[in-house]
Amino acid sequence: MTGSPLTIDGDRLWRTLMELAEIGAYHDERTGLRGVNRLALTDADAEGRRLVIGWLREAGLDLRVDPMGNIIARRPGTDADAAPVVTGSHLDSVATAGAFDGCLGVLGGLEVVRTLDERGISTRRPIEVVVFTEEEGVRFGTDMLGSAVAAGRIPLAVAHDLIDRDGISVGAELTRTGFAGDGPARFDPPHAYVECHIEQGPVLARAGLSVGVVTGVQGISWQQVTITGRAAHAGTTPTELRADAGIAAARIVLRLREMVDCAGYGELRATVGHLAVHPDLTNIVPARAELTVDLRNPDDEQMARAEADLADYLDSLVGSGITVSTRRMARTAHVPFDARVQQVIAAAAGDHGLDQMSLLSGAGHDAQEMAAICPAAMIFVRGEYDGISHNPREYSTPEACARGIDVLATALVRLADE
Ligand code: HGY
Ligand code: MN
Ligand code: MN
Repeated sequence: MTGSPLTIDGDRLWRTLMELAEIGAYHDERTGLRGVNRLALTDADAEGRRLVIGWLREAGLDLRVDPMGNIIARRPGTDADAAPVVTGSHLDSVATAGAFDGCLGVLGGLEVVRTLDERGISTRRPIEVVVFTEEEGVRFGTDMLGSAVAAGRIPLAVAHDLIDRDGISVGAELTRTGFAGDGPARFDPPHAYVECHIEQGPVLARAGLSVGVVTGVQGISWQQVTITGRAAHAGTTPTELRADAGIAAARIVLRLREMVDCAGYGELRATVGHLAVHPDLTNIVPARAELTVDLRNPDDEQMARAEADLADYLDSLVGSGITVSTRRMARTAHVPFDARVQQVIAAAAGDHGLDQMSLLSGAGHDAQEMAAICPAAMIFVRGEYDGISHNPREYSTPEACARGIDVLATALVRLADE
């Protein structure tokens, strides 16, 4: 592999991570820690975007915002016509986030550009740093939204019409926050895409490693389930006269855990992250229940079977005044990453003297969308505290973050000189 290994300024990277984490910061009662809440296209997300745009512009990058609010910042190459090498991630967060999820990939890309400029290093291909919109999917209901539009899986108009729980649309929020860009919604196929992200799980830490080469992303299935029953008096209504939507919801939650524990669906993971009953009052039998089901599985066939068996179970709950409806929110199959880009990453890590391992991603990432239009792969950075994430306790050390971006810098330059 050509090009000597590049090391970035880990202190400067860390300062940008901590400064960005101040935006949308809140005191988390449960952990006593400072968490981050920058849901997509909220004022906090917009403020975080503006901070990073300022840094990208200071770094001399040519910057544009596309119709999905994706921010594309380009460092020119010596061959302006060459397809770029792209890196990046997301700045939007879940409501109980830490400082690293997505941010490490974006600010790591910025740090790579700053380092190349300091060293006077030019590359043949342009290098682009991208901020994708609504990667988390927790506000508008489907994850990797911005990158899915950029790669063509989701049409722009469909994305713009998605609404949050208050009925506010993506399109309206893009306009309100000033990120309704123009130009093409679809990316021209890059030469390659490499994203650095925290692992968000325990694997690297348990192996005693700082970085990992990501082989792909497991399948993701999100659906909303709505159960309707009948409101009734909690005191006067005998059991046989009840159509209790809350009981049906509880049965679904327990059934999902039984499906996971029975091990009949491979390495299935199931989560009911949202669960609400209506009218949500002490002395009224719930007339309606809403819940979301998040299924993950590395094996597409096992995932399909789990979905089918869950659908059969939902059907079995219908009757005696209970009805059940479902709405598909998100669905992506297992996505394998490009073997050659993985080798470039592994060689870069090796040239930095870093032991490494290959691992599948349990979380969804923008890289899985970019993999549809170009060779793509990821670098994982170990997380502490069992790699907990989507929790303010999320933490990766300054050293591990710096090592991950050292590998990113080295891999990007080598790919950009191909
Ligand atoms: O849901 C996920 O896996 C990612 O955090 N969007
Ligand atoms: Mn993420
Ligand atoms: Mn996340």
